[in-house]
Amino acid sequence: MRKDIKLLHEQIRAGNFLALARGITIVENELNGYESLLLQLHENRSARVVGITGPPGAGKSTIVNALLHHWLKENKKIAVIAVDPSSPFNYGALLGDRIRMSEYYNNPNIFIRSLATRGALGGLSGKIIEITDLVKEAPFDLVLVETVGVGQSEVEIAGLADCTIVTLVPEAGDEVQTLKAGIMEIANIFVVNKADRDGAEGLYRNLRMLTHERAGLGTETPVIKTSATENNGIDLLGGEILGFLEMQQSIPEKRLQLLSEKCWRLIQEQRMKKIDQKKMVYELALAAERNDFNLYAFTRSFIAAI
Ligand SMILES: Nc1nc2c(ncn2[C@@H]2O[C@H](COP(=O)(O)OP(=O)(O)O)[C@@H](O)[C@H]2O)c(=O)[nH]1
Ligand SMILES: [Mg+2]
Repeated sequence: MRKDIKLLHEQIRAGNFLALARGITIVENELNGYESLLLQLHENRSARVVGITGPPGAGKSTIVNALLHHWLKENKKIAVIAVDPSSPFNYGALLGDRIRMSEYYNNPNIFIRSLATRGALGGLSGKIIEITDLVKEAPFDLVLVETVGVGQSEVEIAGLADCTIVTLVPEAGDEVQTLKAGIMEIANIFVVNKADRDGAEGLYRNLRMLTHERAGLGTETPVIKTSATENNGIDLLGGEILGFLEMQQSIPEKRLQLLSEKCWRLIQEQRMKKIDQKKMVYELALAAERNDFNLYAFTRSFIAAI
């Protein structure tokens, strides 16, 4: 075991933010020692992960900001991981009404880090599982992960969060009728933000109807109206999140389900890494020349040779 990585790990465990920031950089960029750092992580940590997803501009960062304010009063230690190219947590975007975010940069109970997204359209960072696990290693009560909802990413966040919040805004309007079934499944709590705007009530009612229908005799997914800029509904949302986390802790299957989800994705990534795309194209070009070329036979033998 490398001594410097061991020391870094101890510092992270002790709550040293600088060490944590360095650790994240090491993992994010797969720098020297990143694997040994990951190999030291413990699985039974108390920090719980809350995922906040939704379309760009829905107010996710504003909600996170308001929740930080709310939970600071309860003396909670919180980490925020923002995976959002337009996130106000990005230093470059600390402009205008977003400047207020900076108030937390020097707070010893709040750690904020923004990550680059995997693709131009947003989505999750390639190393989000590993980084979230690393952040959990530090003594936080909660780890909030903000992600822009673009297709697959909402589902991915659900695979690593103990509680997933889906944020919608009145502008979503009738889209709710066509809400992807996947979204209904992953949301543990719905938030109708910008409740100060026209259409919020309609959206709220529609969502309530949908969650009611979906629940059958089971528990309905809560729908909470917030106006994050005015700090309305935030206390209620904060309480609902903590309530959900507590309730969920008593379901042992949930832990295994989350672990399996993460394990599956890590295996996929590791296996894909071994594939040299250039080599594949080169060999494919040769094979495709042959009269008896068969793509499926080629794929099978290519994989077998890895
Ligand atoms: N009217 C209104 N505007 C809001 C509310 N919450 C956020 N906003 C504004 O919506 C814009 C996008 O917010 P932001 O938090 O950056 O959205 P994100 O992309 O989902 O993180 C900002 O200009 C916010 O000030 C709200 O409850 N009501
Ligand atoms: Mg944001």
